[in-house]
Amino acid sequence: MSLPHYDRTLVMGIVNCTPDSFSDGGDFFDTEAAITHGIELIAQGADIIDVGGESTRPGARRPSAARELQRVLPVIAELAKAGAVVSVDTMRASVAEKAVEAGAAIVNDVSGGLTDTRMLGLVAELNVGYIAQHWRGVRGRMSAKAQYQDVVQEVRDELLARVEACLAAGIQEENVIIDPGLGFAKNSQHNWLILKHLDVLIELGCPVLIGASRKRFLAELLGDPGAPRPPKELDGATAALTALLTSQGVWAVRTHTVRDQRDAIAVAQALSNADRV
Ligand code: PMM
Repeated sequence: MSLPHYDRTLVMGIVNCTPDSFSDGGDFFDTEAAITHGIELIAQGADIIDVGGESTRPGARRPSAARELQRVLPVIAELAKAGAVVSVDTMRASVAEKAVEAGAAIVNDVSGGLTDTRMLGLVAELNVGYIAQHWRGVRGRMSAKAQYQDVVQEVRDELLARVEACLAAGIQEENVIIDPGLGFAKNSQHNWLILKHLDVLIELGCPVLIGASRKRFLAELLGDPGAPRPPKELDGATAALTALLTSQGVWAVRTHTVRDQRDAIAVAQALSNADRV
C-alpha cells in the first residue's frame, strides 16, 4: 500500500472512542457519536481519520483487547466505508490485525512497537502504513522517564532505532512514519526543543507526524501559573503551531479540529507561494 502524499501537510482528524482521553475525554465514547464525529471531520477536510480505543493519559486503566476492539471496529468499518483513509491508534497487534481487516490502512502505535512484540512483524505481513512514535514507557512511569541530556538527539537516535527495527521486521521503508510523541515522557521544554529542531527528525528521511493538538505544553504556555488552560481552549494555539510546522515540511498533523488546521495550512502555503510579478 502507499501512504497518502500531497503537496501540503496532511491533516489527521482524531476520533477517540474512549471515556478518558487527554483532551476530548468521553465526547465520542458512544459508537454512533464517534461515527458521526468522524464523518464530520471528513467533511471538514481530514485526509486521515485516527480511531483509538485506549487512552494513553497518565493514570488511565488499559481496557482489555476485547473492549478495545468493541470500541474501534464498528467506527473503523463505517468510516472506511465512507471512503476515509483510517488509521488505528493501538499498541496491540491483535487489535491492529482486526482493524486492518475492518478497513484501516495505517497502524498508529504510540509505543513504536515496544509494547507488543508481535506488532512489527504483523504490520510487515499486512503491508500497511505504520506510525512509530517515540516512547519510553507507560502511563504512570512516563514522567520519571522524561530525563534527557540532549532531548533532540536522544529522541532522534531512539526513533532511528525504531525505524531500523521496523525495517528488520520487513516493513517497507515507504510505509514508515515517525512521530516524536509530544508529551510522552517529555515535559513542555522538551516538546518546544523538539519542535524547534524538527529538521533533525526530518533529515531521517521518513514522513514526520506531529501530535500537538490540545496538549498540556500549550495549556501551560497559555494558562496562569498552576492553572493550565482547558484543552478545548487551545485550538487557536494548535492552529498557530500547524502553520509553523507546515513550513518546516511536516508530513501530517494529528488534530481534534480539522477545519482550523486546514485553514492554517492554506494560509502558510499561500504565504510561501506568493511571488512578486
Ligand atoms: N497523542 C495521543 C494519542 N495518540 N498518536 C500519535 N501518533 N501521536 C501523538 O502525539 C498522540 C497519538 C494523546 O493525545 P489525545 O488523548 O489528545 O488523543
